[in-house]
Amino acid sequence: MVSFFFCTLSSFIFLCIHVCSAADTISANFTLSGDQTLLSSNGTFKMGFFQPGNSANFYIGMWYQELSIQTIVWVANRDKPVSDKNTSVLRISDGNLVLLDGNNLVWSTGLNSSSAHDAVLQDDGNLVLRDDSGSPLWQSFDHLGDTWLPGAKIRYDKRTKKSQRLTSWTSSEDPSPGLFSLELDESTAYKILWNGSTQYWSSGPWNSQSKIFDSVPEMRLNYIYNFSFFSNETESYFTYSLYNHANVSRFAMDVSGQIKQFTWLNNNNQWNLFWSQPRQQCQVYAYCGSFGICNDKSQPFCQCPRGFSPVSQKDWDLKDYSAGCVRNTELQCSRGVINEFLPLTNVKLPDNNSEGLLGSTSCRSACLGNCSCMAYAHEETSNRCLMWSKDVLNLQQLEEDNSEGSMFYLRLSASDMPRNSPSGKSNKVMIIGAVLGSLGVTISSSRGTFKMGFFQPATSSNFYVGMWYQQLPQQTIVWVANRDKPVSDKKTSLLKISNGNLVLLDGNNQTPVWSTGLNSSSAHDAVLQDDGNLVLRDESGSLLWQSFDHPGDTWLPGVKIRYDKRTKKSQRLTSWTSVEDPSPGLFSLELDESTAYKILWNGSTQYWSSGPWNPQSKLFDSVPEMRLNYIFNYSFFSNATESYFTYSIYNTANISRLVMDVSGQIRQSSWLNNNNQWNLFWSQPRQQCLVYSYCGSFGICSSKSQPFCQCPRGFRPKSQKDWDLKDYSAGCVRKTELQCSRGVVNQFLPLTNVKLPDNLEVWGITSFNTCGSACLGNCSCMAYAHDESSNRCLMWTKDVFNLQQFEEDYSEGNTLYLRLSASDMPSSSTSGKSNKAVIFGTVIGSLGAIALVLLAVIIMLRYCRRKRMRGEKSDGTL
Ligand SMILES: *[C@@H]1O[C@H](CO)[C@@H](O)[C@H](O)[C@H]1NC(C)=O
Ligand SMILES: *[C@@H]1O[C@H](CO)[C@@H](O)[C@H](O)[C@H]1NC(C)=O
Ligand SMILES: *[C@@H]1O[C@H](CO)[C@@H](O)[C@H](O)[C@H]1NC(C)=O
Ligand SMILES: *[C@@H]1O[C@H](CO)[C@@H](O)[C@H](O)[C@H]1NC(C)=O
Ligand SMILES: *[C@@H]1O[C@H](CO)[C@@H](O)[C@H](O)[C@H]1NC(C)=O
Ligand SMILES: *[C@@H]1O[C@H](CO)[C@@H](O)[C@H](O)[C@H]1NC(C)=O
Ligand SMILES: *[C@@H]1O[C@H](CO)[C@@H](O)[C@H](O)[C@H]1NC(C)=O
Ligand SMILES: *[C@@H]1O[C@H](CO)[C@@H](O)[C@H](O)[C@H]1NC(C)=O
Ligand SMILES: *[C@@H]1O[C@H](CO)[C@@H](O)[C@H](O)[C@H]1NC(C)=O
Ligand SMILES: CC(=O)N[C@H]1CO[C@H](CO)[C@@H](O)[C@@H]1O
Repeated sequence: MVSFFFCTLSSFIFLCIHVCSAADTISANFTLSGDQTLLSSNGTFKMGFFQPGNSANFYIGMWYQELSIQTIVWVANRDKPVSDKNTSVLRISDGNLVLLDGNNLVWSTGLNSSSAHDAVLQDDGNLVLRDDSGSPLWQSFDHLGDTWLPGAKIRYDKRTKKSQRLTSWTSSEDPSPGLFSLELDESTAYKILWNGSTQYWSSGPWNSQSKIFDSVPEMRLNYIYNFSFFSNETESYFTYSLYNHANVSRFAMDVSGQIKQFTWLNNNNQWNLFWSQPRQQCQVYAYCGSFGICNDKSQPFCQCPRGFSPVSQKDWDLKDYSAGCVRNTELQCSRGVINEFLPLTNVKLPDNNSEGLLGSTSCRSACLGNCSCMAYAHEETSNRCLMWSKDVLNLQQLEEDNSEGSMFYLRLSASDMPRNSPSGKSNKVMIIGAVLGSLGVTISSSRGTFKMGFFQPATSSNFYVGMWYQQLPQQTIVWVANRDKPVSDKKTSLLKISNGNLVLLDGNNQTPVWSTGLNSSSAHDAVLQDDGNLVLRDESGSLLWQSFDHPGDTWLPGVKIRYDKRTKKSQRLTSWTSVEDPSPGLFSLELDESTAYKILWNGSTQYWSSGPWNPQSKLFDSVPEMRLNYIFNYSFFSNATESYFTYSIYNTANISRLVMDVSGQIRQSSWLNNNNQWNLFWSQPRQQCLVYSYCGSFGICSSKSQPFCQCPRGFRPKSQKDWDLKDYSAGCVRKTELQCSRGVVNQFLPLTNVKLPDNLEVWGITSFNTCGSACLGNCSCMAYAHDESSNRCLMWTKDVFNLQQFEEDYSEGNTLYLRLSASDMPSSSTSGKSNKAVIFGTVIGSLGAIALVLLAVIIMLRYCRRKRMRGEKSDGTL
């Protein structure tokens, strides 16, 4: 007991030294360099050097001290990074706050004849430069970056007609001012601009009666912010505060070109996106840059059309698409050089820059005859000819069922145009003896539609035998032979006919890894057909085995998904485990007795169903959107022994597939040849968080956050590697194992506004408090919730699946109380304000002990405060 107190006491002393030593002021006596940081007096904000993402550059930035995700709210040297934080220093010099790299001035507050004495980091996130009387000379709130914190003002100066601006970062790794900015205009509206001038969103003017902006009616729902607008003869500004100071919240002009409002969910350990505008990514002006095609349904949102590539692949990988796409072959416009037009179908036309009345053939010749014409479109109703001669901005791919789209003709050098159907070698390519392997050989189907060979998924080092579309620029695997048994070296592995089967042999000792597995079979060859079916045949050419009977995650046209009425078993599509691992994952699609398709988790738990097939209307009851389908011809077959569903494509030139995706959604996409991308046509379930156990046990799913899954406070991903690959199925594990013996303190962490998890047990009808004690008294109780209307006590004793975070303006949420080891609970300084954390501290034996600990805390905190008020610093003094 004595040693327990000693430890508690000394850990508080340690805490105190830690907190007391942190300075909040840069002065003649304290500069910032290397790993030193500045901490605001109550510990909300921290300043120091940071590196964004994987960047090698250092910046002076400000972030929330307490949040587990470093969230930068302000950067001093936005466009002038330093390369070494140890040789750089932020200090007061010549009356300004300056950042020096060696002797080079990198950044300065830039005041003339200033006599600044110190700079203090305030608890609201404002860095204030003061003279020796303490009067402010300069403040970071007047020099906003991408983030608008509560208390900061965005001003419009009526004399100069200029507004302050929030400006996005260039990319997640580069805080220099990007292309998107938000400012206030004369009419009291906020507007978002591209490149400082082109407006693509406006809040509409401020309505002083209703206290909302005209085009932002959802502000009415806002119950945590107190917005206010100020205007006099010389200026107007808009500011906001939080009704509840315990909440952490910010607005940011995001690199996506959207203004986003976030609040931090303390216990759920994540930023919750509360609101964003413009709603759709493709509404952001020039988001995909010149010649880029934006598609709200594809990932990434931007693609380059055929014959074009990203200007900078590096920026593109960092999701900075602003530089757009360039031609693979420069256009030549001299005599004898052939230019052609590539038609892009169903697109929203880019901003045009010239037009005239011309027939469609003359429109084409007019563009061809004008060397600066890059593209044209012909508007049939008005017979207008639209031409583009410079950048082609805001080209947008519409979904197939959207009828607003137009045809757009892009000028291309003839050498970049798609070739007519691949020269048809009509000889069938067969696997007879050893064909695949050895030299990394691949085989192609007769008309060149599909290809088979060894491949490596994403960055995996494993090899698999797979099948993909030969002609698509992005390798899209439709079938894998050895799904769960990769080989490590394609050079020594062989796919061959052996002992009457098709087998894959690995390595020097030729171990069989995979086989078609037929008994007493006399297979003679295997042929890859143009429909993507790999067929094993005997000498007479009769079918012995086909890959269409063993689908993986992809349902190609022509494949039948069968239900065998005698065995009551269905064939299944099964998702990959992750993008790097084709082994069967947790999600599968199958047909059931009632003629409905259903999606299952872990082979048994159903979370989506198509509803039964309706033979009259030829659609599934719960999939009315099938009516819109004009490219697939679905058909259903049923007799006494089996039923199946299959489909074909009306226009065989189209490439299309259905996939049981790693996301747990069934997705139907078709390839847009000229636009060079897969277009998602349809998916179910619509919302990611409706996928059963998508975030695994204890994972929290939020449809609006990226990534969709987070672990609650006190938990971490079971496998960070899988998590990074977007395989969340293993869920989260406790940082500290729960102990349930005498004298060990367990507490409950409230998670607010969540959808309660499945697999609950009803413990009884009790009051809220009894429910909590009941859970605490049961060592296997992991969490509880109390239903006020029915007074029911709900408990979870095993896995906690399907925990879902709702958005703040959604009122159906509940509070779940998650059992945690006391050591993983938020420290009382961060959560002990007014939030109603329910803490059952009764397990500690004696009340006296609690009182003593409290006393120690009070003494230490007083000591801390006095020490801070006297301005003592135990280190960091230079
Ligand atoms: C800073 O240093 C000066 C001279 O070195 C000293 O007079 C002053 O008291 C110091 N201020 C603080 C707050 O320590
Ligand atoms: C800066 O100093 C720290 C500790 O002194 C050291 O760990 C780090 O490697 C140094 N960084 C550079 C870039 O030299
Ligand atoms: C400081 O003085 C320079 C030259 O005298 C002038 O260009 C600059 O605008 C001044 N800066 C401020 C912040 O007043
Ligand atoms: C710190 O100060 C800020 C601004 O005064 C306040 O909003 C916040 O609640 C305080 N935080 C803590 C942990 O006391
Ligand atoms: C932004 O505008 C400036 C001129 O104000 C121009 O030089 C620059 O090229 C524009 N940037 C883009 C990406 O168009
Ligand atoms: C809202 O903000 C205004 C202006 O800052 C202030 O006068 C008012 O008291 C605030 N209202 C509440 C409820 O905090
Ligand atoms: C307008 O208000 C600002 C404070 O926000 C003040 O500095 C300025 O003097 C005011 N102008 C007039 C004309 O009252
Ligand atoms: C049902 O149809 C399948 C072909 O899809 C056929 O092989 C089977 O013999 C049929 N069963 C009966 C009872 O007709
Ligand atoms: C704001 O704080 C209150 C009290 O701590 C809490 O109940 C509420 O959930 C918080 N809201 C957000 C969005 O964090
Ligand atoms: C700048 C310009 O000419 N814009 C025109 C583009 O085309 C639309 C109609 O498609 C016209 O309304 C714009 O004036």
